[in-house]
Amino acid sequence: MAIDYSQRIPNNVDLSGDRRLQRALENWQPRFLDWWKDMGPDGTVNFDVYLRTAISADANGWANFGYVKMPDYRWGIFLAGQDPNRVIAFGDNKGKPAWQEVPGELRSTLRRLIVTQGDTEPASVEQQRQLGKTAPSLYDLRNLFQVNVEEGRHLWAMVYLLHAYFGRDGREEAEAMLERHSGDPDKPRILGAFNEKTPDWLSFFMFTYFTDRDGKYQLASLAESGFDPLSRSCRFMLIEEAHHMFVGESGVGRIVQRTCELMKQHKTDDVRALGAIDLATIQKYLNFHFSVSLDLFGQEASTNAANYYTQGVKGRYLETRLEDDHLLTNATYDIDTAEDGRIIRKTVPALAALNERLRQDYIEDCSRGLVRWNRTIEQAGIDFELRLPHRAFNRRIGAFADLHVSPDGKVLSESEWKAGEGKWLPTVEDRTYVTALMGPAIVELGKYANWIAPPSRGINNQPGDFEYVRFN
Ligand code: BYC
Ligand code: FE
Ligand code: FE
Repeated sequence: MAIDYSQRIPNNVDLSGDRRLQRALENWQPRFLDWWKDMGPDGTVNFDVYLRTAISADANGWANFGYVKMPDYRWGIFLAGQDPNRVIAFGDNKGKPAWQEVPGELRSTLRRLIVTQGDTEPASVEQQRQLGKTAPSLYDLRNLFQVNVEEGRHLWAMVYLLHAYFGRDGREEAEAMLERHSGDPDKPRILGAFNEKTPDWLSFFMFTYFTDRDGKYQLASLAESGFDPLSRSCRFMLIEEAHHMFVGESGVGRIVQRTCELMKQHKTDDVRALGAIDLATIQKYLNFHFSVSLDLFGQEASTNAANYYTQGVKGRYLETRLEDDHLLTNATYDIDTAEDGRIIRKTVPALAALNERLRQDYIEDCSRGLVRWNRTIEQAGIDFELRLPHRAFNRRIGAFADLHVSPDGKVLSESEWKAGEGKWLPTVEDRTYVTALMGPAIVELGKYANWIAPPSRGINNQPGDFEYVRFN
């Protein structure tokens, strides 16, 4: 499906056929651009960046690369193609035609989910605002900006739904998206992880590996929604999301690789003396970002999640490929939860356990990258294994929020936790070290910071010394 780029707002939703909506969004557009200039990548308005832009909403529409100044990026409204025969796949409305309008009784539920989803997108851009100044290479700088513009577009995707389907409330919510800010004490972003800082590139790569992957799982669940415009928006967003996780996985992988090279070459674990990041510190950052991202799945036992499902608003991961009744009224699911200060396994109604089930799918997906990182360590002949901490470790949301739990799943007393915390999570010293390691951005063609290996290939088959960003 072709995207109309002749419009002020590129789109494949025939926006010019709805003047009112078009005007409303054209009104929001300059406010978005103001936000981008104030809160987006700092000091970059004149950079020419070698970016990928979608020219159509199918898989082939992606291979379109060229230099763009980020404020001129053609943010727009792209939905995956419509299946006119699509039916709702689960819940009480299973088998009925997918909704093309918002059912009145689901209005506030849908609005809330769309607002929560939309809020994370500009939040991540705000979190990453200063990273350009310490980029380890032009290649990495370009990838950061690609992620940033696409997160900006994800905001557009949700703002379109709010404007098109939620009337005045929707327009107000769209404004509020630009008024809440990551880490703002008065008007913070909605979900915890999006108020944390992303002050260095190890954090950035961990964030894109773990937190963008929450995006993948949440978007996939919303892609099952009976509300068809939401489903189609999320399907298109998922194509963009794959790149973000690639940036994370390859970024962490390249840091691990460089660390291992130095360990081997100098026969030492103390790579800090050599200006790199030791494996123990990488593990601590991993522990932090994984646990903070687990919180994004909500409570282990959630009536909200049960209602979303029964109402046909939010499904399971790959719902249509699962083989069961898609009602789950009589089904059960085993979850880990906390009772009387202990971690126990418990059988609960499957409907209540949907957040936990999605978290389980997510954890399994997360572990795949670790296999690859660990292969690098093993091939270097180093006796060390990166591990995902226990799901109860360092949680703020859900059944484990009141417990202290070690990475290997042991419930701890307050003093045991205090004694171990600095071994498991980045300390102030660790953060100071990593931040200081990120020197000024490396801008020579084909050069990389000492603490990260070069990528195995360039973007769009470009050579390693390609000029991915021109500063002007
Ligand atoms: N922080 O019944 P529960 C992405 C609240 S990332 C603060 O479990 P529910 C991206 C909850 O609101 C994907 N509060 O809630 C990545 C509820 O409040 P009320 C983002 C939290 O609704 C990188 C109460 O606790 N998308 O795209 O089933 C870069 C009870 O909890 C948190 C979505 O999240 C938290 N972490 O589950 C860029 C999808 N967790 O009702 C982008 C939309 C829970 O008591 N959101 N609470 O006032 C949802 O599906 C759900 O809102 C959640 C929470 C899964 C987040
Ligand atoms: Fe996103
Ligand atoms: Fe993303």
